[in-house]
Amino acid sequence: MGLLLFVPMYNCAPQIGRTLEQVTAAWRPSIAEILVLDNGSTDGGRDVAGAACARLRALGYHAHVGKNDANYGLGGSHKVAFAYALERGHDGVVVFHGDDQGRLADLLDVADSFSAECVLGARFMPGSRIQGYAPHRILANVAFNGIYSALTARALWDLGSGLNLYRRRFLERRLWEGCADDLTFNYHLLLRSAAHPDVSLAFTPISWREEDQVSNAKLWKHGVQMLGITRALLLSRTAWLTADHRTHRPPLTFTRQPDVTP
Ligand SMILES: Nc1nc2c(ncn2[C@@H]2O[C@H](COP(=O)(O)OP(=O)(O)OP(=O)(O)O)[C@@H](O)[C@H]2O)c(=O)[nH]1
Ligand SMILES: [Mg+2]
Repeated sequence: MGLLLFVPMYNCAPQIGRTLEQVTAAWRPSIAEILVLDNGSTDGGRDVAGAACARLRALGYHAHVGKNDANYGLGGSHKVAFAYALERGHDGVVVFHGDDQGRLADLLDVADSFSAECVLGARFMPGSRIQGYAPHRILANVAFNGIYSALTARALWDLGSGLNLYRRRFLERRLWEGCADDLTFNYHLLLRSAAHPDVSLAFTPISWREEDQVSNAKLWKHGVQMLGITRALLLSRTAWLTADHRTHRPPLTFTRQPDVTP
């Protein structure tokens, strides 16, 4: 038994190798499997990931690359990984974005000190380190953290970083199934979780950088979506939280890519 390390990737060929290089032999006892899940990249990133997985297998990991059978979005990719982890009997899923913005150690080295069902990396709490983010983006993130915290009456230190642990008992609640399949997936999941009286959430400070990454989260589009969610929560909270926001009907499937040798 152990965790599934799930690395979503989409057109991040320059970063995916660096992301996977962060995985050292030290975490072998706690990581049962590594799934690098490509969402239809067209930049050759899958080959880079394949070579990195060969190195990880040499370290003793069960590591492989998968490719979604359609473009399911970042949220849809989470659903593929969550369903797969449940089916494989894993203890939970660590999500670690493939574009090398975070430090895996920030979460994995402290995860055992939390008993919460979800241990969420927080980019904007005391102890966090943000590099290369424009001030207006930091401000927008902090503002929405405050708004959503007020709306849920829970301290939400990050609405969706790319470094999170979801334990099995949380995945079994299946709150993730009706969430949006796009980049707003994390907001949906966090809001559903925060509204659920039994779900325990813990936030831990992480570092997050923007160097050569191309952020897909277009600020204005994202801001408008977040305002839309705020409005929906204010006007019809229960209806929004229980609605089916999916684009893709299950089953969402992926194909395991052939292993390459180092
Ligand atoms: N945009 C997008 N990213 C995907 C998809 N599938 C997987 N990903 C990966 O998910 C991550 C998305 O990250 P970003 O584009 O940085 O968006 P974000 O993390 O919400 O925004 P930041 O605040 O810049 O970190 C990247 O690692 C992508 O490689 C997809 O369908 N669309
Ligand atoms: Mg990102």
